[in-house]
Amino acid sequence: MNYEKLMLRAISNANFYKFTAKPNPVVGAILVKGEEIISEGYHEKFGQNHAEINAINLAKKKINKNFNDFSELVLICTLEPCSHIGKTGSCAHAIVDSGIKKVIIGSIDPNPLVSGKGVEILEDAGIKVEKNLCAELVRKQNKYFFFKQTFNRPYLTVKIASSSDGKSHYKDSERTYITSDASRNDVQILRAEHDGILTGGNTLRNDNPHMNARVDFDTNQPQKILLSNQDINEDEYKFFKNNSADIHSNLSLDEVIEFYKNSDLCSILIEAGPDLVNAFLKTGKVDEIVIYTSNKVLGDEGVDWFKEKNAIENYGFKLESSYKIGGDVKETFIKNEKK
Ligand code: AOF
Ligand code: ZN
Repeated sequence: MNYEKLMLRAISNANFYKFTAKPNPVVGAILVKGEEIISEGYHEKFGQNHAEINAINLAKKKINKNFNDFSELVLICTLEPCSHIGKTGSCAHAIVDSGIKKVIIGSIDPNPLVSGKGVEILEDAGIKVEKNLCAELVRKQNKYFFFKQTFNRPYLTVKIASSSDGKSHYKDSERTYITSDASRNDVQILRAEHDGILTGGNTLRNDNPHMNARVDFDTNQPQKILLSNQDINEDEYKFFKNNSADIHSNLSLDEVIEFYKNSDLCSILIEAGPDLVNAFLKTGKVDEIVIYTSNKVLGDEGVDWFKEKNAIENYGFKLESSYKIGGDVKETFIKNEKK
């Protein structure tokens, strides 16, 4: 049996649920009997059944039809089956209970609650376990989840819309639209991809943004986070409509990042003005910068995004990708050492 082909299938089908599983990883599980796929399960929604449980439950409906006993089946799963009893049961124990005798795993789970312990439960029960099939792909598709578990803080992305002369907005202007509709729609997807979205009091007062992900597919909305040292009347701002928001006042940025170590959030998108963006860059903890640059020129009346030349390079970022979107250019920069 070509397990690699099945693993690739599980990885690519799991991706379908990336907006509804987050901040959990996407996970896929396939049960096969010889060449025949008996069932496929995915972690479809945060808080609901894990992939392996869905695959086992679906297979149970075919017992005595396509197979007689779970010992005839091999389980291919993209992530190490969990050992812990979280929001649902433990997958490793459910696999043992089912009678499955062979499990092929994509990547070990970096979550310290699970890491290595899932495999141990399986092996202790006499199950044959093979690990690390397409592990790098699993890690890549769950980039934020692996980052959070490895570095013990959320991945931080800064998003910037810039004029061609590097400006953010006109001085004294309430809101300056710089980029095209296509870029602004792309930002909605970027928001949907992240687990949190963070802004500052100035942006709140000047722009009165909603800061939710307005996309035409089902997504878990990013947790809104506001940093403001001034009192805010929540009724005045769209930011507080629909979803709840975390408000932090009088915390340093390091303390804010520290606060989210123990949360579910694996990634935070920072959408703020130049002051807050530059302050975040100074912490050295920004992992990615996404810049949408239009061909508009704001000139002397515009406020610079960065005070120094080559700021992005000086902070240690390297261009990861660059392409045209609408009439704009979207560039993604990533910190060297995290590649
Ligand atoms: C699996 N199969 O499909 C997924 C796993 O909060 P819970 O109970 O849903 O648990 C979430 C943790 O379980 C998550 O942090 C990760 O370690 C693991 N995810 N494990 O066996 C799955 N989604
Ligand atoms: Zn599980």
